[in-house]
Amino acid sequence: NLNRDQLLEFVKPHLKKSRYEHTIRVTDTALELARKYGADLARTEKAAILHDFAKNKSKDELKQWILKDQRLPKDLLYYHHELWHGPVGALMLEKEIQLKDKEVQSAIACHTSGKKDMSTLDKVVFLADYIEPGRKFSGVEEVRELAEQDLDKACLQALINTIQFLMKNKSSVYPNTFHAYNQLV
Ligand code: DGI
Ligand code: FE
Ligand code: FE
Ligand code: FE
Repeated sequence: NLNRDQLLEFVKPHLKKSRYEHTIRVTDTALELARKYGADLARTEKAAILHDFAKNKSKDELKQWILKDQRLPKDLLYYHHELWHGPVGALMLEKEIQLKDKEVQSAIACHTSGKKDMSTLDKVVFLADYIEPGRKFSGVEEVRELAEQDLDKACLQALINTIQFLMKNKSSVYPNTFHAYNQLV
């Protein structure tokens, strides 16, 4: 069981410098949200540090994992490859660092898309990834303000912004993103 510094040391060589710095900001933001909304702090820290573990893996390596591991939904292949690093990373970490904690794996897996029935931990990591201080998305300030009051309202607004952004660009939207939205709206 690795501590914070050991986890950071582990992910560092897998990430580009800017991505590593994003990871540290997500971790600090997630811990603040976890204290406020009552998520397990150790799990929050672990999930946040590891959330983008697979972000810089090749599209082909991620695709092979989706094809080979029965637990991964095949429909991922029909949607944008940006969605793959969460679900695949959560499983890659089983081999890499013997990660077995299902709650941590869930938060890593759904951090990009969201899903139905998100736990408080899932929401904390999802939201921290969206509002960390380095993010400049239009509308992020409104979500940061909501995050001070209400975890669900903040997640809902982040989902609305993302869905609107994807639609404006005529991008596909992964069904789990709508499932998360429908449940919170
Ligand atoms: O990995 P990060 O850059 O920290 O952030 P992320 O894991 O949230 O990935 C973000 C990108 O994924 C974001 O710019 C939008 C894109 N994306 C593509 N298709 C979808 C999607 N996001 C959601 N929520 N749903 C989609 O269907
Ligand atoms: Fe990500
Ligand atoms: Fe995100
Ligand atoms: Fe991220």
